[in-house]
Amino acid sequence: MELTEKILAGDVRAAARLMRSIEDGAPDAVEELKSIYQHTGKAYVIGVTGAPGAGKSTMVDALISAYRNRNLTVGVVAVDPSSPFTGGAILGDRVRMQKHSTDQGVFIRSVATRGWLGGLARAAISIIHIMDAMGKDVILAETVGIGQAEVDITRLADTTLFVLTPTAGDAIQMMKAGILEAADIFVVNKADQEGAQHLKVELQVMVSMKNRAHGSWEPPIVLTEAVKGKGIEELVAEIMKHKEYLTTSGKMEKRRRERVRLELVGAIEGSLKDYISAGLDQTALEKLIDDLMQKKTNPHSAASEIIDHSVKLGRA
Ligand SMILES: Nc1nc2c(ncn2[C@@H]2O[C@H](COP(=O)(O)OP(=O)(O)O)[C@@H](O)[C@H]2O)c(=O)[nH]1
Ligand SMILES: [Mg+2]
Repeated sequence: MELTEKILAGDVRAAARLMRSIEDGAPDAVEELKSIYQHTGKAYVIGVTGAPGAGKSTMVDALISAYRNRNLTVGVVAVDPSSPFTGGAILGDRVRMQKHSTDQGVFIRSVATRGWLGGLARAAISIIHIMDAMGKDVILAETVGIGQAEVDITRLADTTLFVLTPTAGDAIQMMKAGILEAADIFVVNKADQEGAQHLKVELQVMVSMKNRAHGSWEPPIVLTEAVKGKGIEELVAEIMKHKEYLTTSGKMEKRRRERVRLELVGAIEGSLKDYISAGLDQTALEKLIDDLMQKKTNPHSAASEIIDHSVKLGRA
């Protein structure tokens, strides 16, 4: 529990240590997470999503600077299975990274596919909680794609940014993936490239075509050039407007309740999975596999049998 105390005091090394324990699946990590939970819920969580190469990391980098200029502390969690991040801070170019890495007000952590018991999304939730408990004002969560369950952490965010670039097909793909529902703000990045204005107009049409209840939020479309920091102030202003909307409309409460529900259901699933795999009787398992080979049973009945058995033993 002494780790918790240190984390609450904002100790970066203690936080990093706990994150490593979670990554290693250490049992005492769960105990620390339990005691941290009651100290969470203060940070504002911003999801930054979009296709690989859209400029999410560059944008996160620019947003860090924007929030630091406002004297707010920032946590960053990057969930990116495609990037060879190694438990550290590799975002944007090296020079800018070095700038942030010496800044006590910034904490950056990456989650790659490797390791992370319980999957990326659960790991990301835990990291967000730790950064929140450390007292970070704003948490930026970078992730590829919406709708890929394993990496979809957008439903955990208060405000979700969807980053697109002026390449053909982006807008069409978006329709398919149901992003129109999930995005709170559209960001057309690489505004220096041809077609940015066109994409903005296209998006505007799509957004305005969607039926919305009176007074509900209509996602704005912001043009940015993340490498040069252009449009970032406007983006921050739109994020602020969205926060204001969530607060005054009572949607914030609803969203956070939904987030807590997701986390609870995830925790139940995760715990059941852990308990059952830990308690699996290998001999009984082999016996069931034999039965399956001989078609004496089927996978569904066999699974029910194992689960019922585990529950009876009081493991789950
Ligand atoms: N031309 C242009 N390139 C950009 C812009 N923003 C980012 N990039 C470049 O796009 C590439 C991918 O950026 P990155 O932030 O790693 O994208 P991510 O995969 O979405 O995180 C990098 O080479 C960036 O320098 C921009 O506004 N204009
Ligand atoms: Mg990235």
